[in-house]
Amino acid sequence: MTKVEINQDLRALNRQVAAENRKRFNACGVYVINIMGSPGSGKTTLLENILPKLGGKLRTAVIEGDLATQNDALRIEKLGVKALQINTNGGCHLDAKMIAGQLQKLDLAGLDLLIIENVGNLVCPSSFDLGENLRMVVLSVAEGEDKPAKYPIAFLNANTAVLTKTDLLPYLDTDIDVMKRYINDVNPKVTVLETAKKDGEYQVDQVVGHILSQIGQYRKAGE
Ligand SMILES: Nc1nc2c(ncn2[C@@H]2O[C@H](COP(=O)(O)OP(=O)(O)O)[C@@H](O)[C@H]2O)c(=O)[nH]1
Ligand SMILES: [Mg+2]
Repeated sequence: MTKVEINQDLRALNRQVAAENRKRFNACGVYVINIMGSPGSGKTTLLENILPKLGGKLRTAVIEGDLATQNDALRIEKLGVKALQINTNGGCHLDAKMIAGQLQKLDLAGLDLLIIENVGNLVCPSSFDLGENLRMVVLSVAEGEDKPAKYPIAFLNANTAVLTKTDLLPYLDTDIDVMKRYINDVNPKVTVLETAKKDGEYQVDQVVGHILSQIGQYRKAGE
């Protein structure tokens, strides 16, 4: 069997397990977000700031994916939110089977929202459906305007793009409008949101509002 055939088999198997995950999530009415982006783009920081704002409204759990360490799960648990850590030991993305393996540790019927932070990587995670409803790509403005053009699959397969570290714009050559145009050129349908940091406080209202409205639509569609 050639390498290409093995890859195709793996993708087909992943699609099948992702469909089973999706069925289990839908049976319990759990909305699932898969967050991806480069290492250090600000994924966990975004979670740390949106979770307290969602907490009063939604029962939420988090699955963290990293090559090594429990660091991100510990950061989330500090907020009082249940967090499970998957270590891929070298693997550059999460797959549907890894998520399925965690589900018995979660009370799905008692959850409204499951957020999965994928392994930091702008390439590999985009090809693996986990059974999510919303695929969110986090891109910091410090990464350079043209990254959406250079890593198009991540943006092509995303529903939402979140631009972080906008407080650093005065120190960078990045033109955020050019960055947005690059995203739009790859995928005109993606919703582009921004976070900001002012006086040490993160402003994540755009992201919180978007998640709540998407969950509202998901629930309406399920009625
Ligand atoms: N100035 C600034 N720093 C940020 C922002 N978001 C994240 N960071 C910092 O970027 C680093 C990586 O963030 P982290 O959330 O761990 O990234 P992850 O690897 O994508 O989960 C940390 O030192 C954060 O404090 C932001 O909006 N502005
Ligand atoms: Mg992280």
